[in-house]
Amino acid sequence: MTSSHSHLAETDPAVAEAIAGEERRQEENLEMIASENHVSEAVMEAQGSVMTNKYAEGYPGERYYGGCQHMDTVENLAIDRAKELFGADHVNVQPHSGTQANMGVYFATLEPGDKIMSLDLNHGGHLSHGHHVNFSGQFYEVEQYGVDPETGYIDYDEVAARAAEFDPHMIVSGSSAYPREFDWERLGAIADDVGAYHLSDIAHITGLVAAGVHASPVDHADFVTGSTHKTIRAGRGGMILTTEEHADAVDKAIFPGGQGGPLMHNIAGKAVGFGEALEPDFVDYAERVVANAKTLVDVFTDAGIQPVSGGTDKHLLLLDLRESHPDLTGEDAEDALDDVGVTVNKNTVPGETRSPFVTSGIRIGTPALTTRGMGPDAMTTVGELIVERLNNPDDPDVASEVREEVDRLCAEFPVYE
Ligand code: DSN
Repeated sequence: MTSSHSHLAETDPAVAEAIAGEERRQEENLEMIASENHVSEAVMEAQGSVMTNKYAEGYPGERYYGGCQHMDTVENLAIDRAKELFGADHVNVQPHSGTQANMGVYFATLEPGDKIMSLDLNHGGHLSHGHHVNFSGQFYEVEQYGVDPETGYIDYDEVAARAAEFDPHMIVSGSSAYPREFDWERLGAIADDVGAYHLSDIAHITGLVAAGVHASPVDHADFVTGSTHKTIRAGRGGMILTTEEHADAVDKAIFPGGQGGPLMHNIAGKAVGFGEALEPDFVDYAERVVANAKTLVDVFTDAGIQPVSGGTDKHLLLLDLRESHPDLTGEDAEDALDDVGVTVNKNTVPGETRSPFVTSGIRIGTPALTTRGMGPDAMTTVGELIVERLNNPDDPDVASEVREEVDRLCAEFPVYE
């Protein structure tokens, strides 16, 4: 357990017990949801601090409340560290999430009914890139590009041709489940050719970009958005990077346009997490995240399970189960792995025929296990355990053996010492 929560245990045992249960769950299971990670105790201390008590509407030096001197210090630290990490001219660290960050950019640049072009959710895109159940799909006219069904890679010639035809106001790049690097330069050039803004959403790869392990879109996009709790371990939240040209519009779109008081305790967490990412060992962490994902690709490929696009360039892989396990849905696989302490999520795959609640694939990520200190040997074992379970989803003996190994790995690589 990371802390005693002594006050909480006394005043609200029900919540204290739920938090203790979650601490145990994280320690005793292998967290392989690609968008999750474990922050440091320092980040948690900042987030669980008196910073939660303070209103600080406005921006550093221009607040609508008195007593904001320490808010200004922390927000400026978060901004300055993010500028250094990403080489951006202007940073807004107030978005409550990656989706709020995207909303801020849309509100800063588009009118209702304007046209956006983005990666299809079934091909790895995100709800906030124009899906019909999200405000972005309801306020704007949306055209989506996808991956080549044969290769699993984005076909940039096709994107260029579709953009020329659709004439969007904005091209959105970035993804939740596309395992390959984006060609930001090409996407920026396509946007320029059709006179569109380029918004690059790096939510999943914020840490990889900060570490230089994935190419940066900062020089090829008008706006870069991201969340701060995935491959970068700065606590739950969002951010926007942009140029001086768009700084004022972005800031106004976030506050007062779309949000009220900033979550200053989360901004304190962002400042601490960005500071940690500036340390030299963060590059090593990011490199190990990618190396671990490639190790998993090798294990799954050897076992005849196909990763979409044949592999990965980053922290995640998307397993297409249709050929290797035609009777096992993504939902079945998620449940079978959950039973043995391996947490993943079901995910649609390109050419999906099942519903998003069922799916034909699972998405697997390495950021959290890498934070626990796992390297190639442990990752090979984890991959083999997943294969064993997927091949025998109804065998209780296999389930017990896999669970035992999961327990051993969790004990060997604790999250919080
Ligand atoms: N829900 C996140 C993910 O899992 O990819 C993105 O917002």
